[in-house]
Amino acid sequence: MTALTITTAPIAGQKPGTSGLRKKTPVFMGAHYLENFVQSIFDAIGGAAGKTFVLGGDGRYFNDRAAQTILKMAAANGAARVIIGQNAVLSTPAASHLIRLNKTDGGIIMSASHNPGGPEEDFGVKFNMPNGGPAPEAVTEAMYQRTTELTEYRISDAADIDLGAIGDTMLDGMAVSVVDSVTDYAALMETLFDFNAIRAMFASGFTMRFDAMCAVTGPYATEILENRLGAAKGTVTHGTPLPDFGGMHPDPNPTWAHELMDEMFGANAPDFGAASDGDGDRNMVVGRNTYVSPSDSLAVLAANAHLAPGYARGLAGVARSMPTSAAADRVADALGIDKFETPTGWKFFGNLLDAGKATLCGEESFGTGSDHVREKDGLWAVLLWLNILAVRQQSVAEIMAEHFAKFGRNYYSRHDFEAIETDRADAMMAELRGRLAGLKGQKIEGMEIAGADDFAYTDPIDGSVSLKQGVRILFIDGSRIVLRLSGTGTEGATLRVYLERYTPGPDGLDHDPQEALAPVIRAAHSLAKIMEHTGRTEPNVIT
Ligand code: VG1
Ligand code: CO
Repeated sequence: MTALTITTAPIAGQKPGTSGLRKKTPVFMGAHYLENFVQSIFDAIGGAAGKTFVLGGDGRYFNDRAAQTILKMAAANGAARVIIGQNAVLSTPAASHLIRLNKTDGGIIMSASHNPGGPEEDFGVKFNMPNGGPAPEAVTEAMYQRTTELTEYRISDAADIDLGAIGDTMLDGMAVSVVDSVTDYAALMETLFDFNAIRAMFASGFTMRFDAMCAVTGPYATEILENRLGAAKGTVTHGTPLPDFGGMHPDPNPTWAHELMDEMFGANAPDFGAASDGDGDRNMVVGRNTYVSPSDSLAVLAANAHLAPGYARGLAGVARSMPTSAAADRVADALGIDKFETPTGWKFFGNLLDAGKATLCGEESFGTGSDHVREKDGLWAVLLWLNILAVRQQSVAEIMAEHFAKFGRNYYSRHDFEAIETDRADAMMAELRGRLAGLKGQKIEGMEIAGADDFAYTDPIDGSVSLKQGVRILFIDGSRIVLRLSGTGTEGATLRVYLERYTPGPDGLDHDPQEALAPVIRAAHSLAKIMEHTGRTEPNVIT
């Protein structure tokens, strides 16, 4: 066995986005594509020699072969050890946990998350730091720079190893530990939540549906919900991970998790429903006849987290991404704890979590998590909800109604306009940015604009600055429009329009969000000239 040095040349476009490098699978499978990026990761972090990494992915098409390549490259770059999930599968939060638990030098996660998988769909790779969290912008930028100058990479010519067999083996001088994908993660969950209380709730007839969407959380949810917590067999549906996610779009929102939505809003609906995404870091939570928006879910979790043993001491602070609604801020104010507003993407929460300033974090894109790992964590959010339901002994609908009565309601929706021509999307954003300074004081749809800007973030811990993180148009009545372009897509541009309007109550708390937001939606279309620039009058996906 030898470590080979392969001559290569830079490949354009290997720039990580909101969460790693995502491309069409055939692109990733192209000559040197994966290898160039992985070598650039190793080079950007000061080499792999003597280091220990975690490796895993969401099981999508090419996951298995990519894992063999990455292992051989780690070995040839002198890594001491790689801890890898069985069959190269780990949910993103489980990978984050293993990185921390084993005090490793970081990890490589193979996932394109909620993007569809398969030979013609999407693949992705990202690097997580020794704290278990996604590499910050400075590090992903260094990786990208390295891809633009790379001339060679190193890879062992050793044979593939059996990733189905749990245990330790050697690969060209590097130790490889194949571990069960679920065990350590499930043990962590047992330390955070009152499993006895949740088990008693299931034993007394509480019913649930968990839609794993043929993605990575199937084995995790089956082990934790059915085997350990006693939920009825069949609680977990689509529980077998498939390389193409069964043709499903593994994004847990009302559009793509429509089977779950139909059941939860149908006759004989279970008490509680949930779904998760391709790599297990997102969650959607649904009660019987009750949809819980991710922004509201974060707020409810913040208000009730102390009911779970792992958070009984209370929260240090709550952090949300800028486009996420201010519902969690109201809870933070009521609790007298710190609140933070970060750019989109989990990498921006890492410093706040490491510094102990935030305990819970969340994004409007169905992501919630805490300081137990450094990624958002779908199953964790579901378990925290179950713990709260077990203690409060109320329905999801009752909990939501009480929450809105106490804090008021931040009506919220996100409208996505997918696969727009990149040039047109860029032109629209550029024109809007150019008009921001003049918007203050203008009236539209009966609402006066209080101010408009392009969100910039200064990290309170390391002082790093991130510019152009989304255009905000703020109204005097507290309503808000945010527009930004997606950083996770692989085709054209996706425009995300985030819409918010606050109602203090006691009246007007149970409207349909699209109706409550109608004037804000019209204002967004007219201010950004969406139709003129993109030709679109309606979004593809509404969440
Ligand atoms: C989207 C979401 C963002 C999330 C990111 C990664 O990014 O909006 O909140 O952190 O996906 O989530 P963008 O740039 O497309 O808006 V995942 O579960 O795809 O890793
Ligand atoms: Co994800």
